[in-house]
Amino acid sequence: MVRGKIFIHQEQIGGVECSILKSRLTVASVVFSLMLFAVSLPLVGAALLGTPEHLVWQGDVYSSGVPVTSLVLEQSVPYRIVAQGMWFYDNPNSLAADAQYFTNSSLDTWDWLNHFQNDSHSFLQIDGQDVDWGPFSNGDTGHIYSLYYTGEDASIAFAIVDWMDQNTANNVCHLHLRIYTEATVGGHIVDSSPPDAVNVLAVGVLLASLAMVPIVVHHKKT
Ligand SMILES: [Ca+2]
Repeated sequence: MVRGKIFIHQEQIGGVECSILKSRLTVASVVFSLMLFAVSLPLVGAALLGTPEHLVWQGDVYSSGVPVTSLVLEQSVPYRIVAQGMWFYDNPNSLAADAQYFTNSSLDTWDWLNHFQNDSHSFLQIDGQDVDWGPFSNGDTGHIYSLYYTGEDASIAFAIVDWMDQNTANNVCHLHLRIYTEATVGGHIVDSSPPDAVNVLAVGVLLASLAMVPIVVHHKKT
């Protein structure tokens, strides 16, 4: 983007000097962009590598509709709640749902041929409230959904609501729930090693780009 703006400005000015200036500014912008790239790499790498998590609770929530209560989630602590799996709201006809979506395709498989939402309701609720579990996850991604939740020094209750036929007698299977919190590490190796490794790569890229500057300048002048 920076390079494009400089190019347009030079074309409006015209002339030999502008051509040289364009070369210098272009090289400078390339080096500047590479420096920004190098600086941002540790953050990007850390984001890609993810933050270590610690599993603090897990349980199964059955399609019978009976609520399942978690452990006490500490005040102001951020948690990640993960819901996985599918259940059958009409087992005789092999009609399934997951935490958020249902299918009317009668196939006894995790790979659904279609999926729908039941208005604004979620099948898996927390404390009797609907939840937006996000985009659809089919069999290839395991019907897995997650959300972040801040603890309020209390447990929370999960329950499956059968919005389809309101009949739990023909339901089977369950959803598996897991709750994670960020892992606490005592040292620095776990957190610092991945960014350091990325930094080495970033420095290498930067040095290689600087070595290319004379070549680019020579190319632009010719
Ligand atoms: Ca049912």
